[in-house]
Amino acid sequence: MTPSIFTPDEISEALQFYNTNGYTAIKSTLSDDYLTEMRKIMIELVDEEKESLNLENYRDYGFLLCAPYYADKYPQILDVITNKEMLKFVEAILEKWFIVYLYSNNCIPPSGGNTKAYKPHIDTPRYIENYHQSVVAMITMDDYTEENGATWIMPASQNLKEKPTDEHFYNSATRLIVPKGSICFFDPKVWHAAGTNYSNDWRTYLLVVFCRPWMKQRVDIPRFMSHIDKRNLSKQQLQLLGFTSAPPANFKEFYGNESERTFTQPFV
Ligand SMILES: O=C(O)CCC(=O)C(=O)O
Repeated sequence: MTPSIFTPDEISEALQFYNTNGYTAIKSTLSDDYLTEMRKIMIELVDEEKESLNLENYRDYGFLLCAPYYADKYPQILDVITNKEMLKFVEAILEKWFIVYLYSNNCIPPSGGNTKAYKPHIDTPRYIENYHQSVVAMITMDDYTEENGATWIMPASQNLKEKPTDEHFYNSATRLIVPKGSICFFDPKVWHAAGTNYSNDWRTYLLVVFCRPWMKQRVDIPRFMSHIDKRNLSKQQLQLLGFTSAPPANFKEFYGNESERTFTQPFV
């Protein structure tokens, strides 16, 4: 079933759908050229990361641990995080000052390929009633089809605390059959799974997860970016990447003047 894809002007309808079903999709304003370029970069980095880790039993093929780590080589990687329409939707859920919890991707290799995300799962098993602590944004860099592994998602399963059986999951789940350039948002507590990619090309997306600024990021993005010259980054990019909400590690970082402090954004 093709989910409704809302336009960026239909944010309130998209939000209503999200609040009921735990997911929604909007058409992004990112250009086709940008997405095509990012797709090429991500596929290249997936292999580069695998080779540099050189781990036995590597289960994360297709996934980058921290995409901003590569912003020295490919600064355009950071352009997406300030996409206005995406941030508008996220702000409606997480309120002001949210940050990036994880910026990664999930690329499924061709010809029957899979990733560790192919089993039904949720991303964050933390339940606080009537409170959203994070939002997942999946930005598709390909048209998603049943053949290339479109994500399975079980509508309105965000409050289900028991793992559904595979039979229950696959009988009630829908496929995210969406075009390239869609931003699929989902509640990290909704049950979902990657499909298997039977096509002869990669199936790719950018994964940007946002969280409240008081939360620990999935990986410490500012430290991951310590080798990168940050002078060309905007204030907004630095804030989103967590540079203004890092726990102080010495007295100056807490009591010092504004430029020395590491937690400078307002508490919310
Ligand atoms: O790749 C997909 O379709 C789903 C990815 C996923 O399950 C995840 O990122 O948690």
